Amino acid sequence: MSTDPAQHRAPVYLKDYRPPAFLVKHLDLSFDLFEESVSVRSRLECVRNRAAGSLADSALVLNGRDLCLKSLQLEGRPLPADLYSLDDQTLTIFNLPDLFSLEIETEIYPQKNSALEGLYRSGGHFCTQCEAEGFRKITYFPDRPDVLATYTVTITADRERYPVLLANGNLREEGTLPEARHFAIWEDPFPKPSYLFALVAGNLFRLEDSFRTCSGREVLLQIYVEHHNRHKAGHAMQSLQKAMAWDERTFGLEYDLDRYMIVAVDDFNMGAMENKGLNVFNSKYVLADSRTATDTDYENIEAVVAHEYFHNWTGNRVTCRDWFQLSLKEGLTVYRDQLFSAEMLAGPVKRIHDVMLLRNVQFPEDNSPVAHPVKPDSYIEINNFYTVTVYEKGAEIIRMLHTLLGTEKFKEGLARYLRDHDGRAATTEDFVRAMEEVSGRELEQFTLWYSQAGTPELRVRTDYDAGARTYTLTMEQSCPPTPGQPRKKPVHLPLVLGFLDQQGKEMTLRLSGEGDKPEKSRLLELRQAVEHFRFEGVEEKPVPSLLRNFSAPVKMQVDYSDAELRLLMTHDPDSFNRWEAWQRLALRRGLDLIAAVQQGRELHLDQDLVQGVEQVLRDDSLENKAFVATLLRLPTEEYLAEQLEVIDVDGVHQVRQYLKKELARRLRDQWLQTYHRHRREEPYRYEPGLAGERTLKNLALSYLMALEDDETVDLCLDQLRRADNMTDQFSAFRALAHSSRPEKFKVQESFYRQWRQDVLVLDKWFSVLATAPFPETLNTVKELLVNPDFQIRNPNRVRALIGAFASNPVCFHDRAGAGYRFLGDQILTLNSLNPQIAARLAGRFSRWRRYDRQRQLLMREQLERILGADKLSRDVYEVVSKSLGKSEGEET
Ligand code: B3K
Ligand code: ZN
Repeated sequence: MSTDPAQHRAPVYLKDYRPPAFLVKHLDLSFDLFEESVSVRSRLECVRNRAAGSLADSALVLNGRDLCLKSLQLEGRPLPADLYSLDDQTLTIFNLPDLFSLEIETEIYPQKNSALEGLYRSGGHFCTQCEAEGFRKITYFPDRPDVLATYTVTITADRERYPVLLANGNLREEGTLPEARHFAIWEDPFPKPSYLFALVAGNLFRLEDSFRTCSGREVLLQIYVEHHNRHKAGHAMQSLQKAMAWDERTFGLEYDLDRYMIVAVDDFNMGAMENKGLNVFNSKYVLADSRTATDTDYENIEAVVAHEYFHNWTGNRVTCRDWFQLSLKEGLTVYRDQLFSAEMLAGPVKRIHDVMLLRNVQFPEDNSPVAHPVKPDSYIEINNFYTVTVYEKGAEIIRMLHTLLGTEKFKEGLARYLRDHDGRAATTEDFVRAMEEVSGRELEQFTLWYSQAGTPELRVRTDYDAGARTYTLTMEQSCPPTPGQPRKKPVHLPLVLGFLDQQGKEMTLRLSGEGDKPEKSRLLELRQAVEHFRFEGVEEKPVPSLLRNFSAPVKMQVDYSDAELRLLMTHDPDSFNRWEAWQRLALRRGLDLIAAVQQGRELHLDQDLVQGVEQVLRDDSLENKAFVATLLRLPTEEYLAEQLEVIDVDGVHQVRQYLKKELARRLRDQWLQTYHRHRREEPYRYEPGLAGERTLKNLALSYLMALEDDETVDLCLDQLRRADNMTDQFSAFRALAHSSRPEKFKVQESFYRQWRQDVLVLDKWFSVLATAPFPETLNTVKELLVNPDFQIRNPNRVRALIGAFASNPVCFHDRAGAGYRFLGDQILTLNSLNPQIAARLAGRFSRWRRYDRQRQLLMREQLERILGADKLSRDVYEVVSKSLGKSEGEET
């Protein structure tokens, strides 16, 4: 038995990858589901992997955890004990022929499974989550993504309790059995790795529809939800149909099986899972109706449904060779869902939101002790690597390839990659090679984006020579050290730019030595640490619009004057850069104010920011109201904090509140007008244009509520009373709940009473209470922990209450450390119940070095305390030890 913690915590290295000694051609699985236990019988058809150099004496290694082995047979005969060895992680079998079948019977206990990995119970149903390494908690198997097999799955269960029996692929047979039981047999003809296996059994309502593919096949679409949610699956269904049509239209990718199923479950560690033909979803990303879901929920559902659907090609048909390649499927699929959502939502807002996520979450991660490359070279627990770096920075890499190659070549490259690796497991190198082959370009240097961690910094200097009419841009790139990577090489970086003249009109660009090919917007490719680009025939000093549409995930430093930023804000044809200029200006004012707070000076806001806001509020030519709202939103506290040498939690909060209040006070009438102008009387309907209007209206309300005057409070109460939809109800509720007005207590109470029965709405209530910026919040949160509606075993509830509290800057970072102690306690409780969720929460401490000395000590104290705890899971151990900079066995 390998209970030695050092071995349990040993890192896995990319450089140690070896192909499997045996492949599994086909797997017959059968499940007998009972309340106390489940019996799993499997029959593996195995073949020695000679092509990969497997020798005659190589053993077969099967993974298995928390399993009770009942029997083991080779070719129908019990295997003698001297031909195998068993420990708590593996079953190893020796002296095997080249071709053989193996039969294994195990018993498992899903009702005890609170880690929600493998086969578990959720709300009276059975369901599975196998990615990354959950299949080994179901049966002994080579649980690695480069072993792909076809599956036949038989499920038997009680007919009444579990009328619905689902697994991947197509349904072959179903029927009744004695003793009130029944069975279903499912067949998946597409070879897949074990992480894509899924099973669901329960009493569920089924919404059905269909999709006719571009080649004329009729695909059955089914969404399974609990009966009381039967009216809430329509939006997910429409989203699925849109995604299927979009992938055909955009990339020529057609669905392959006869049916596509989605099941919504309440207990789920992540958002959703792309199991072949049988997606299992967190109910948060399926269920919506106007009364309970906000516009943002509708958008998220559309995006997540699409993301999981897109995995059918990028992830399932072509999968990952090993888990170091995770971004091969995730970065690529996120990029595909970003393109899809940008088209569904129309306009620049989707890109801006993607960049906000990158800046608010990924950049900080990249600048922390848990920073890792998009393609990591080691991990202790792979579940810790489903990160914004692997997903979002990974998507930026794909986007840069698209920018460098152009749409046509990019699509050709994707098609080539899918064709060449269909039905197999691939690497990021395979993907980049396909792009090289179709474009004839060399992308060697580009692959540094995969292997180097850290956010590159780009320093831009400009020089205008009026006499020679030349304009020179000097670009200097660098990247700070990250754990294990003290020195970085320059990356291949696409930079899209344009010039505006002093009136804000676009100028044409002519690069020295490029002949007569003037353009208004163009791509520069940076490869060296320092590069100069000289433009000719430049009649007047331009205002450069750089890094358009955020063409590379870097921190760019340019010395714009305030006037230049105002020009870009109002005139740049690149909408992203209009928003960016506004952010830069607001950030500049914000940082000045933070300095004033720190020096004990009185706060004063210049008129220019106020005028900028006023101009946007008055500008009727801005038709996309979601974009207007995005322009008017202040930089987040995270983003402000990220700019500071030492994060000043209170200073940042105070300044952001001050900015909001000042803008509300000085532009009160304009906000009020904006509010009324976008208030509609007609019944709610989710549609991006209407959602944009609601966003702007509710933003106006939230600014006005910064004043907390009677009139605004009445407006809020009125909206709350009259709202026929959650978007409006929630906005008004949050504005009141986060105010210091006495009305808030009644409002909190009645929201709770109204929505007690609806767990997803209740989560919104938990979050609002946990993010209130008041000293009493921690006590409220502690009380809520024992509220009968709070369930520590449910990840959504944990995220809504504990996760939300840890994202509440002023309360979590309470100077005396009460917030840290509270989180430390919760992490220790969750460590034994659900290590993945515990590790996510532990990540909140990882940036402890960014704070002042006192907070550093207090956070470190919690990290040390957790590290010293008994029976620490691998998940939490990895996050905590890396955060402290003392992980065992780490190679640097
Ligand atoms: N691939 C899954 C995530 C699996 C999580 C494993 N801990 C969802 C997605 O990215 O589509
Ligand atoms: Zn994914």
